[in-house]
Parts: sequence; structure tokens; C-alpha cells
Amino acid sequence: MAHEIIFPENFLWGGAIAANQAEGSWNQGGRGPSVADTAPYIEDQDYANYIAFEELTIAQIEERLHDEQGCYPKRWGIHFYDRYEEDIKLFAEMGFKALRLSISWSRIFPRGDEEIPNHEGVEFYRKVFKTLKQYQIEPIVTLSHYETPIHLAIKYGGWLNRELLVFFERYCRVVMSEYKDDVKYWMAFNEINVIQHSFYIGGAVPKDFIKNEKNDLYQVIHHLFLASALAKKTLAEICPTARMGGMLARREGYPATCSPQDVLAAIHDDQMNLFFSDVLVRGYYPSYIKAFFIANNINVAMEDEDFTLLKNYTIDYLSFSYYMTVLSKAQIDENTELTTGNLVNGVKNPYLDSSEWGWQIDPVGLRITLEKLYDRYQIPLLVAENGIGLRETHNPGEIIADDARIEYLKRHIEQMAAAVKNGVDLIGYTVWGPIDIISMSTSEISKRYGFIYVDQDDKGNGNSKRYKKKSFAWYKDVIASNGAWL
Ligand code: BGP
Repeated sequence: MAHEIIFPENFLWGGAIAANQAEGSWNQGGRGPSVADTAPYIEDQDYANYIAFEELTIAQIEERLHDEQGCYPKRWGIHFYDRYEEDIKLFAEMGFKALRLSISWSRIFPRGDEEIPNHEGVEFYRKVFKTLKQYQIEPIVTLSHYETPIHLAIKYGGWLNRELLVFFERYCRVVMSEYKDDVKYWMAFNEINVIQHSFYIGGAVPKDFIKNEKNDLYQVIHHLFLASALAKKTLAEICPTARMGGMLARREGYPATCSPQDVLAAIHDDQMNLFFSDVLVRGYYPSYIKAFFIANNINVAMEDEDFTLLKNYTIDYLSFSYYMTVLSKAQIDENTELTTGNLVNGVKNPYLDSSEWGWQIDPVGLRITLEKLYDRYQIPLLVAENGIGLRETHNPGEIIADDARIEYLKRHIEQMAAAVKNGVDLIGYTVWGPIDIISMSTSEISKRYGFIYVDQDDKGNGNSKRYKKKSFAWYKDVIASNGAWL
């Protein structure tokens, strides 16, 4: 159906992937292991109660690294490392203006603390960016997408240790210098707030290092803020015209009822999410967090220079993943119905349908969050992830009719258009998983997000051939019409 053209002319339509979920070749080309390589595939998951994030001890990490029998799908991904040319060509055929992808830190610095980068890793991304350039696809690069080198976890205790700032800055300096002519859009940490849900995935901190959970959590967060500011500082030195973004797993929440207590609960829940973007955008800790620190006896080690760094190097645009909304309730008891979702277990909203994985589908919530974030910050926004996981099978000679995906995306794009019409400065939309990749939370491929099907099962069997789904042609039309044809 044709709509009015609302999106700006240079709108960044495209898709988003992450190195650890797509590349594979975890021990090829000089790459060192990252925390993602220890995430096992677990069979017969009970999605309603599935806890995606486990904390690991050093001994468990070591054991998994040497486990030859186990199933760790992120180690093979979808073989993007070998097939990137073919995949980028398919993205180009859809008319992608942008591809959000991450650089695997452990491909550049296999252990993370070396002085000299791994040449093969540097060359790999050079080839990827060159291929993107050939098709005029703008790369949007995440520096750290749940893939900290494992050596930094085991030896230093990950981001609990301030020393990681030195290594991260060195990594930024190398990749920004190498790719300054190819990459204009950067972001430091994927879903920086994931740390609230996992010390290991979000901060590469093994259990052994955690002494006081609450305090350590905010210490890690402080280091992530400093690293983000350092990334911006380094970029400003090396390539002042490039833009540094922040990336938040946006948790939009509504009060469960109009009782003032629930409304207040929603405001307080939201603060715990907006805290991250508040610091990245404004460059200082908000008063509600300072009050929370006092009330909870939290003492974060901060140095005087930290405040100047945060203040001087704020982000240029704010990006976020958006999959769902949840409800906030002042009193949760055994009768409250809960639901799972992207990084959250929340109170279920009776007005919304859910995906098979329990993630509540709420297109209007995307408009609400865009308008709220833009009102609050007045800087450009980018929807860095949005999409739906579906179970799909491919029968030879048939095209997968993923109408549910088309419907989901169409309804979300309509809401983005409404937000733009209402004045929001939105610069792009990168659909999560434009090609089927390994799921972050469950390490399966059965949860498929792509416009392109990958012939591979959860255990890695299959020939990994790529097939266009029905949504492939649909998204191509959306991009060609700049969002007018949905
Ligand atoms: C986000 C992550 C992605 C991604 C997506 C979908 O939280 O940034 O890496 O995978 O969610 O989640 P999942 O793969 O668990 O369905």
C-alpha cells in the first residue's frame, strides 16, 4: 500500500548484524576467543522461564573453551567470515543504504592486551568495508557487541578493572585509523545497559571477581561510560567528521494501571533504563542516580578527570534496539502475569500479542519511545534493531512466505513515520538480522529474523546456502520508495 513519503532523503534503511552471531571462524585468521564463544546451545528451552544470561566462573569459562563435544553455535555463526561478499551483494540487491555490523575485538587484538594488532583481522574488515563501499552501503560499526576478548575476562576481571580502558582505547585507535576513510558512523557498546542483566555478557566479568554485586555493577557501568567517552575522544582526534553514537536496549514501560503508585513505578523503572542514555547524551550522572547511590550505600571509584571526560565527549546520536514493551507495577505478587523479552522479564500487557518467544509486539510503543527520547535529548535517533524471530522451514523450490514478518515490520515503520511526521529527527532504521543469524539469547538459529534464509540447523548442520524469503522483495520496495510503499 502506498503512503505519503515522510522519511528524509538520505534515510539509512538497512539491517544490523553482529560479528559474534554471524562471522563464525572463531579460531581462524588469528582471532582469539571472546565471551560469546562460551554460550552453549541449550535444547528444549522453556521460553517462558528461560534465563538467557548465566554468570560463569573462570573454571567454567576454561572448561567450555576446551569443550570439544559441546554445541556453541556462535563459533560457526552463519559463516559470514567466508561468505560476506555474497551476503553483502544480497543486501545491496535489497537496496540497503546502511549495514550495522560489529568488529570483533578479538580479531583485532586476540587477547585484548597486546600492543600490536593482528594483521589478518585488520585486513578482513578492510575487505568487508571495501565491499560495502562498492555497493554504496554505509557501515555503522559497533565496537563491542558482547564480544570482549576472553583473556581480558580471565586475567583482568573484564570491565570491573579500570585497566581495560587502556586496551579499549588502543583498539579504538587502531580501527579508527585503519578505517577512517570507510566508516562514518560508530557506536561503542551494543545495548550498554545489558550489564544490568549479566556481568559476563555485558561486562566480561567472571563470577570470581564479584565481591559486592550492587557496587561492582555500578563500577563496571562507570568504566563503560568512560570507555564510551574515550571512543568519542579518539574518533574526534582521528576523524572529526565521523559520528559516535550510543546504543541502548530500550525498555519502554507503561504503568500497569492508572493508580498513581503504578505511574510512579513506571517512572522509576524508566529511570533505570534512561540512566544510561542520560549519561551518554548529557555527560553527567543524573540526580536520581546519585540519590540511588546514597540510598543503597553504593560507592563507585571515580577520578576527578572522569567528570571532564564524560562532559566533553558525549555522543552525537542515540541508537537503540526496540522489540517490545512491558508494564510497571508497584506491587508484584504471585498473581501478576509476567512475560519474557529482550533482556527483561516484565509484567504482561493484556492488550498486546506476543511472538512465539513471548516478546510482546507493540508498534505504537516504538513511536512512544521515539517521541520520548527525542523530547528528552533533541539529538538524532537511529533505530539500530527491530524485528521478529519466527520459526521457518525451507522446502526446495518454494519461497518462504514470511507474511508475519512483513506485517510486523510494516506496522513498526508506520509508527516511525508518524514519529518523524511529529518532528522526531530519525536518521535510520536497521532491521535486526536481515539474514538469519545465531540468536543472542538462546544461541539457536531456529529463531529466524532474516529476509534471507540460511540453510543451517541449530547444531550447524546444513549447507548454509542463502535463499530469499518473500519479505526480501517487500523490503526492497520499502527502501526504493523511501518508506512510502509498505
Ligand atoms: C539484542 C541484541 C542482538 C540480537 C537481538 C535479538 O538484544 O543486541 O544481538 O540478537 O537482541 O535477540 P535474540 O537473538 O536473542 O532473539
